[in-house]
Amino acid sequence: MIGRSAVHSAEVFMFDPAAETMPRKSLGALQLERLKRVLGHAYANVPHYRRGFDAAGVKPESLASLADIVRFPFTLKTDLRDNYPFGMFALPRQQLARLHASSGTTGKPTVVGYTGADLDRWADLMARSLGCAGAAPGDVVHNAYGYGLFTGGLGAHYGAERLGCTVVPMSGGGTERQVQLLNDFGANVLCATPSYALNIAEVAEASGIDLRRSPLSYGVFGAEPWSEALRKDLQERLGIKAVDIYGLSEIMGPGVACECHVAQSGLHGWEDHFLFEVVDPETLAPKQFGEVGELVITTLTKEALPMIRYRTRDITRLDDTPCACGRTHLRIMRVTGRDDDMLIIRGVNVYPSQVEAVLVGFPGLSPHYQIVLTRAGALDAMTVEVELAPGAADDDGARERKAAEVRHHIKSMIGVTCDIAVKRQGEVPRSQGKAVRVKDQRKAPN
Ligand code: DLL
Repeated sequence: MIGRSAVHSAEVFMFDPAAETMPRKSLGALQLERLKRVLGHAYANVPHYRRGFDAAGVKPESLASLADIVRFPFTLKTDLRDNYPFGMFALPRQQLARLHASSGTTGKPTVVGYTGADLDRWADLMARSLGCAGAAPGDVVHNAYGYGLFTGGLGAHYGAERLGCTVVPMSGGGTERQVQLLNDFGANVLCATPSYALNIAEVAEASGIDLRRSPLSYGVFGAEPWSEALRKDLQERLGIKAVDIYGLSEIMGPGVACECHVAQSGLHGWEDHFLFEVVDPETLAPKQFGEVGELVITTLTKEALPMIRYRTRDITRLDDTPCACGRTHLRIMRVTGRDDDMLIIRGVNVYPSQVEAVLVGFPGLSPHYQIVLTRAGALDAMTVEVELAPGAADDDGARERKAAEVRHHIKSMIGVTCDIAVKRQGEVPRSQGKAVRVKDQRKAPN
């Protein structure tokens, strides 16, 4: 039989108690030792860091405790662009085993590099993350993250292999075929962006394949913001536990943090390899545990591309209270969005994921949506394109009533006034990877 079968009890294998349940005091001591080393490595080998530390009047030796990290300068995405392509690397290019890059919306891509040892640690951390998410050795892992320069595909791939799983390297797209193979190979774990998982669920339903009756048990979804409402929807439609996974190429790729399938309540950030801070995105003042702000990450073990106080732009809060799973590593609460994704509509701050939370599960609607921004005079206006659920009435009157209902809910839940365009089934574009949630039509075409 294809399924989780005997290996499902392999909890001992996938859980590394020495690392994952280390007392917080020991974790802090390990972080301090590693932080001193990485600051020295960055200062000695990356001119950008040397200049930055000198300008701030700090040396690696200035760090006596973890709290001293606040004396060191931040690193920004623009620093990677300004040093394109290899200027931020701490080792000669010849010593690198792999490069990845993100396209970025404007200008040059952001290039990141790994030594063989970096790749090895990434596979370990991704295996740890998958285990935390519920995967077990012997499982079939269907990997629908895109392969290529994007870190999702190869990151999940090597992690699943490291855990002892059988990997199906699907990449994104060809959704009918994905559904067929998910079912035929008896996949236990689906790795995908949440928006692509939704596309898979929809195509499965349309082709009469009930994945709820298949061995599929866990979804490891990340690479974009998503809501609790979408988690619930995906869990019901696919018959799985859906967990959130976080990462970014500048820091490593997927596997920087992952939820446990036990609590499904915040993502364990792997503190033996990363130092996490939250700061006020405007004043850059440090925030306390529990306070919302911008996530800042320092790598503690990366050789090729050490990152010191990297400003992720991701908005979240940290939680160091004990978790039901027994892991001691702090939790990064669900990332609501990037501060550069925040829309300001008639003075109200809105993240696309807040709109999603209202729309998913809304009676008579499919969970697909897109936000269109236009300019009305001096003000930005937002139209939310929503889609009718299969079988919903779609005469003009019914659509108008639905639009009014949705408009009212968005106003009362988020406080923003917007227009609603009710589309027919299939008219809102489907995601193949990271979903494009916002169509910006504010700038006149040249
Ligand atoms: O998206 C790495 C990844 C691949 C993570 C597969 C998880 C799964 P980048 O393309 O560099 O790397 O994009 C990183 O995506 O700064 C966040 O803004 C966003 N992001 C990633 N994971 C989540 C998540 C990969 N779970 C950027 N929730 C990050 C919200 C996320 N946003």
